Order: sequence, then structure tokens, then C-alpha cells
Amino acid sequence: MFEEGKKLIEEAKTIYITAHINPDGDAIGSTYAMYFALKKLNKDVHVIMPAYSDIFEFLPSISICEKSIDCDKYDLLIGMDSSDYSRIAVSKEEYDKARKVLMIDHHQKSNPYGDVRYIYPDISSTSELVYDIISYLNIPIDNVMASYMYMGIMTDTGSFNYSNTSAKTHMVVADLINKGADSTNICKMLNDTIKEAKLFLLKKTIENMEVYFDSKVRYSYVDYDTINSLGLDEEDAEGMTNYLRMVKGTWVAIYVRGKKDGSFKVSMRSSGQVDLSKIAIMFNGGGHPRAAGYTITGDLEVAKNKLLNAIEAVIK
Ligand SMILES: [Mn+2]
Repeated sequence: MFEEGKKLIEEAKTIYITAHINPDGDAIGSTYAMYFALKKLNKDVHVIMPAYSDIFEFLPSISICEKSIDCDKYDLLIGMDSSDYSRIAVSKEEYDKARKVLMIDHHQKSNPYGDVRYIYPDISSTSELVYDIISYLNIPIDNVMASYMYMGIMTDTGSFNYSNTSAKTHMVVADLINKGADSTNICKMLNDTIKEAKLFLLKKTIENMEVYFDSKVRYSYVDYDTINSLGLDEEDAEGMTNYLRMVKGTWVAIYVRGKKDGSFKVSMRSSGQVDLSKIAIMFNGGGHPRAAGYTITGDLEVAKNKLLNAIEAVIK
């Protein structure tokens, strides 16, 4: 399953691993698990992650990452959790310095890159895919690698709640716990600890909630100034969509937040009746049937109406 990728890794000496900008738990989990795995193969391996949310600061050795690729040519770039070239956290110049590029992801996307591509939309998370790859490469999994993969799988499956969670996912997670994944602490830090500012973000989300189509669709919007004045970063400003989706009778929940550059990030969650990956692709985004998103660059009201029309056409 991973023969070509294995060859790329075997032939490489200097390897840089990166993920999408504003990395979530899965992007960080898959990147660092691969980093520690390749270290065991005595590779000269680096993580390029220009920024990450401080909610992840408790993770072991997370600060080893670098902001940019300073060498001239290098052997291999591995892009994690983003099959969209425009979202990876390296510049075009840094990308072009790679002799080979390997892409590992579980999103269905329209802008893939790399010499070898592993895209498995049926696997829960990139971290679960990395588990399969590390196992294929016969690299022993230590407690730090196990913790990173556990964290990535747990966050991308909504604590094993979403439909992307398979029986195999649970078996992988059982193995990771056997290998020392710090599951209790990871869940406490990421699921059971929030900044007070996040409560105020939730308040704003509820205040701004709009309801459409016999309450099947819930929409809310928080502007950038509000998020900024609460002191929340990009990753902190996420997570509101689920509260909207949890309301009984909701088919689709939409949470839109303003970004610093004037654009808007749209996060959508479905209870299963609507395939949101198809909706997101209509707007140049991507994701999964139950969780997808995209970016709005023009007028928000116009974009909102287009989105509501697209959803209405499906739920009717
Ligand atoms: Mn992911």
C-alpha cells in the first residue's frame, strides 16, 4: 500500500515535514508522529510549522518545529493533512527546493500536489493513516509517537463520535494506548479545558444565530474584531459549529468567522442528511460528508445567500 512512499523515504537523507497553516490536532498529530518515526530511521528530519495554537503547548517537544526551510536543496518534503497545495505551510520557493514531494491526507480536495500522493478519504484522520504507514515501515511506536497519533485521531473524530470512526479506528487507538499514549491528559487538556474567552465567543455565536428551512439549518457569524478583542487565535476561534449542530432537528450547522485579512472561514457540520463535502466543493472548499468548509473572499451576505440556496436545493 505504501511502497512508493517507502522508497522515497528510504532514499532521502534530509526530510522536511509540514502540514496546513493553522494546524489542527490531526495536522500536528500526524506531522509529529512522522517526525519522531523518521528520527528512528536516523534521518535528518525537520518540522516546518510557522505557528500553532497555545492549546497544544502541553504536547511533548512540540517546540522543535521551525518556521522556514533555510537549506538549499533537500531530498524530501512530506505534506500532511492537506491535499490542497495553497494551504501548506511552506512557500513556493521552499517547495521547489525539494527533490521529491510526498503527500499524505484524508481530505477529498481539488488541488493536490506531490510526486507520490496518498489520499484516503475513508480513513478517520491523517494520524490514523500515519499509523498505518509507520506500521508498514516497521518502525516501533513509542509513547510520544502514540500520544501524537492518539491526539490527531481523537480530535478529528470528535472524540470518536463522528461517522468517520471505524472499528479499525478503535483498534488503532487501543494499540496506541497500549503503547503509552497519554490519553487521559490529552482529553483533559483538549476537551475539558477552555479559555474563559471561549465562553464569550459561544455567547456571541448564540446571539447571532439564525434559523432557516423549518429549523433544519442553523447559521451563525462572529466578526474578526470580536474574535480579536477576545484574544482568541485562529484555532481558538473554531469549535462553535458543533454547538449549533447539537440542537435537536438540525440537519446542517454553519459557523462563519471573520479573519484578519478580511476573508471569512465557513465551517459546516451535518447530522448525516446532507453531504457537505459536495456543497463545499461548489465553493472551492473541501472536507468530508459531515464536516466541510471553505473560505469566502467577497461580500458575506451574497456568499451566505448562495450557500443557503445550495443547501435548500439539497434538503428539499
Ligand atoms: Mn485531518
